[in-house]
Amino acid sequence: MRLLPLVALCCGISQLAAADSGSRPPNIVLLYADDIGWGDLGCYGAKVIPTPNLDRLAAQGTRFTAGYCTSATCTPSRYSLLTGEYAWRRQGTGVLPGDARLIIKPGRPTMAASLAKLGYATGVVGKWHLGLGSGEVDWNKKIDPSPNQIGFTYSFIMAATGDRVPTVFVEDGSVVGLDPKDPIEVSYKQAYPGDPDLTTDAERTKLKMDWSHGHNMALVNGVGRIGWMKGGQAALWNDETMGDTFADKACGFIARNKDKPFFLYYASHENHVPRVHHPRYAGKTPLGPRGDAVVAFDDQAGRILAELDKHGLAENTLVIYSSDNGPVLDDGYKDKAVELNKQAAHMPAGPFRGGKYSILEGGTRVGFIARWPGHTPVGKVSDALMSQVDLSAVFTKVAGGDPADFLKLDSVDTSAALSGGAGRETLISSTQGNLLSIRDARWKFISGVGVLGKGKKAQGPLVALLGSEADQANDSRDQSGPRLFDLQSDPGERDNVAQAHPEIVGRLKALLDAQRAKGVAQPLPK
Ligand code: NG6
Ligand code: CA
Repeated sequence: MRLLPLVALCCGISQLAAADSGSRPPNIVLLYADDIGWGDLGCYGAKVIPTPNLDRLAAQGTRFTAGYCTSATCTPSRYSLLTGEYAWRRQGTGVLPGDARLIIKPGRPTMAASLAKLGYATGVVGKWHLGLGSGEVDWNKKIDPSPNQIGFTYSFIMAATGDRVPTVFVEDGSVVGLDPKDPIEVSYKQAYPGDPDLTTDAERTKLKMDWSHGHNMALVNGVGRIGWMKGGQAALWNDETMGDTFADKACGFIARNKDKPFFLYYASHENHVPRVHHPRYAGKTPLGPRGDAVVAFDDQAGRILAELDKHGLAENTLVIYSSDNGPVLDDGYKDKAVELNKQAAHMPAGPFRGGKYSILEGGTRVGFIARWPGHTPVGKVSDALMSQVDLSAVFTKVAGGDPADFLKLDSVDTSAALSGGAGRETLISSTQGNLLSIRDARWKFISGVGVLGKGKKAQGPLVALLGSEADQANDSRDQSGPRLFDLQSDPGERDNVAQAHPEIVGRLKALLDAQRAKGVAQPLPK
C-alpha cells in the first residue's frame, strides 16, 4: 500500500519526461558543401569517390533527385539560403571579395534569427562569404556586424573563401590567435611592399600548388590567393588542418548545446579551391585533390553525425545535406582536376551538363538528402522539387514557429516533402550574370542567351563540363531565342524544343515574368 504513491509518482515523472522530450523541437543540422556536384557522392552514382557517411545518411532518410541551390555560385546561394529571398532580386549579392561588408542587414529575418527566437542555440561553422562589418573592416578589433548580429549565437568562420584573404578564422567576431603586435591589413587594390610577385616563374616554382588563373596575389602557406594581406602571422590558417578544425568546432558546438534545441549550419570548405587538404586524404580517389576533398567532406559529415549519436541526439535531429553550387574542375589552380577526371570518366554533375557558373542543370541541381527519424521515409528516392530558398521557412516550421516572414519573400513551405509529400511546383535558378531559368516537374525554360549570361563565353572552368564539341556547338546555335528542355526525356539539355511547344514556353515565361515583377534589383538594405 505504502508503495503505491511512489509508483504513481514514478509513472508520473516518466510520463512527464516522455511528454517533455516529445515537445522538444528537433535539432537541425545543415551539412553544406562547397562546389560538390550532384554526381560526386556514391549515393548519387559516383563510382570512384567513397562517401560512406553521406551514403548512410541517404539510406537512413530520403535522397532527393531534384534538389537545388538558387544560384550557380556561392554568395548568392548562401544569401538565399539564409534569407528566403532569391539573390537575383538584389544588386550586390554576387561573389564577394574577402573585405566586403555584410550583405544581410541586422534585424532582418534570417534562418538563424528565426530559430534563435524559438530558443535554439544557433551556430555557424565554416565558410561564410556574405561579408562582414559595415565597410572598411578593422580586422584587429571586434568585427560588427558579424554572423552573431544576424541570428547566430555562435560563429567560427572564414570571412570569404579559402582562396581569398584574409586567411584567418573569425570566432564570434574576433580573429582567432591574433597577436596585437602584428596587426592585420587587407587590400583588394594593391600589393604590400615586399610581397613576392607570383606571376614570375621564379616564384611560381616555389608554390605548393601553382595557380592556373587568378590566385597570384598574396602568398599564404605556399599558395597564391586573391587579394593581399599583411601581418597576422600567428593567426594564419593552415589549409591542411582546416577541415579538422571546422569539424572540431562543429562537434564542440553540439556537445555544448546537447541539452537544448540547436541549429548547426556546417558550411564546409570542401571542395572549393585551393584543394590543399590533410595528407591523409591524398590518393583516396583517382581524381587527385578534387576527389580527395570530397572524401574529406564525407569524413567531416561522419564526425558530426557520430557526435549526434554519441549524445543520443540523432533520433530527434533533422539533418539536411546540400551544396552551394554545382561542380567545377579547374577553378584557378593546377590540381589536375580536368585530366584526372577525364581519365576516370567521373561525372561530377551526374547525367546533367554544365556546372558551377552555368544555367544548365549542373550549375544548381545538387545533392539534397534529408534524414529525420520518424518523419523522412527511410531509403526513399524522391523526385519532389526542392530549393534551398525554402529552408528558412521549412526549418522555422519544423521548429514550431511561424514561417510567414519567409513566405512573404521567395520561400515555399515544402516541409511536407520531408515526410514524403509534394515539393515545389516551380523553381528559379540563376547565374552570376543573372541569367534565369524556371522549371516545373517536367519542363525547363531558360530566359536569355548562353550558359552564363549575355556576353559571357564559357571559359576553361566550365568547358570540360559542357559535354562533347558537338554539344557545345549545339549550345551556341541556341544563342538567340527561347530555350525549352524536357528534363524528363532530356536531362542533358541538348534538344531545344521551344519551337514545338510555344504554349509551354508562354506559360513558363509568364510565371518567370510574374516573379520578376514582384521585385528585381531592389537596393541592398543599408
Ligand atoms: C572566382 C575565382 C574562383 C572562385 C570563385 C568563387 C578566379 C580566377 N576565380 O572569381 O577560384 O573563388 O570566384 O567561388 O579568381 S564560390 O564557390 O565561392 O562562388
Ligand atoms: Ca561554391
